Amino acid sequence: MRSRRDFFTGAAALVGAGLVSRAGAATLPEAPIMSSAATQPPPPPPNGRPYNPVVTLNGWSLPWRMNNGVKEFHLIAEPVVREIAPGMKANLWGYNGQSPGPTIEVVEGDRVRIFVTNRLPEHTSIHWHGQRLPNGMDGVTGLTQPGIQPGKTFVYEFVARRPGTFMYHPHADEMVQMAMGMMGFWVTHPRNPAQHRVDRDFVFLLNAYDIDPGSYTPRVNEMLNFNLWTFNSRAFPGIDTMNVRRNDRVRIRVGNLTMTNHPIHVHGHEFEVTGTDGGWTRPESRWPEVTTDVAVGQMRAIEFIADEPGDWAFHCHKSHHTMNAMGHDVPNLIGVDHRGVAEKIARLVPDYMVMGDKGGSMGDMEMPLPDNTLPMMTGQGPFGGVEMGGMFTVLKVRKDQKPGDYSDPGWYRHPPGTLAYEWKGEPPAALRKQDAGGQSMPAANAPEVEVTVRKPTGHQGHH
Ligand SMILES: [Cu+2]
Repeated sequence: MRSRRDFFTGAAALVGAGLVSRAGAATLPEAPIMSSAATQPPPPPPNGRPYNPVVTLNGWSLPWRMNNGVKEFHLIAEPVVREIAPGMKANLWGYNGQSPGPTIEVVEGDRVRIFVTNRLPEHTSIHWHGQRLPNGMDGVTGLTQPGIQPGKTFVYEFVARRPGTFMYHPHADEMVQMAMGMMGFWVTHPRNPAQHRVDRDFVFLLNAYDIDPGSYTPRVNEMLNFNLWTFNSRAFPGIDTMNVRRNDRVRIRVGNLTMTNHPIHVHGHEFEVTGTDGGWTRPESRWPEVTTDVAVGQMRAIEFIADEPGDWAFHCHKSHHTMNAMGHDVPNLIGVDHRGVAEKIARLVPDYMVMGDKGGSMGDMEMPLPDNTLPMMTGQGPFGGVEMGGMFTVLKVRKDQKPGDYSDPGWYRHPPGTLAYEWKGEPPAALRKQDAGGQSMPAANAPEVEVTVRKPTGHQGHH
């Protein structure tokens, strides 16, 4: 993290209480910026009411200054460059150097004053999604305020009345500004830090972009055909893992500002939805799940005891949301026998590729990609290609992950006898018909039921 002043003189500075309290009362609070895309472990609150900070996946929380008992934040709406994953950067719009913007953390009952400076080429506003506040602070351009013109600063002030999980985003030229990445997380902690206490509290926003392979800027005014599905504007394998200690009580809060719903799925554990847009769910209203749908405009908090050690997949369950760009225009040739055909076409069309086991695995395929394009499905695990992209990461549960330690413990080492293995007995009896399937046209005397199933991913080169 760097302060804006330090940033312009090129000297890096660590954030501290001094950074945000140095400015005088009559001045704007400093607007710290973040230049790293890595998850920033949370510092304890330097002043104000105590709380247990959240961890923003591949993000950070915005420092404040106290001014006569008011928590003052400074957000700067501006163009940013976000690394979506190593090998790909995007020209987005965000806040304080990042998209999504920094998480704002306050405590129930805090009076909050937020200065919003617009460095975009068009007017903007900020809506504080889910909050109880005076109508004139709700940030809807034209309805509750004029737009914040380029170069201008507006001030929002209200009391964070209701504890829970919230978001912020523009209510001005939304199709463009949200498609460009303008959004952020907001957590209002309960007044009593012992209430709803957990050991790890992760937060992130779901976001979607439409960035043509080989380009850097999202196509805006897109309604359906997004091709990059991300957690906090990061795509797997660029999304940090969630590293926890065995038997930790873990909370994951997810906000959805995309244009579709996302069924969020956790492996190896059951969880309960403990928080919604409306606040904390009553204990008697909770039930166990392994997938929860997060609809458009919603926030969900899920909680579980991480009592199963291992590397557990955590992802959106819409398959194409765990793939990166180019996933929509590939012809579906599954079931077609491409032997020889792909080779011949490739002589004419060098980029030609086919999905399915005759054409090669999407994850392992070596195909030329335009600059600044992520492979559709990628990421290396300890056993080979994970063949995932987009909204996917790993929940790492370890018995020796120290409290407050968010560093990556590496891959899980499976105790003897706990790893799936290859059966080495006699091969199975012949299929009902030796050459069943594999033809684009039914062969003469074809079996009534095709017994060979072809899947979009093959199995070459890994286990
Ligand atoms: Cu999804």
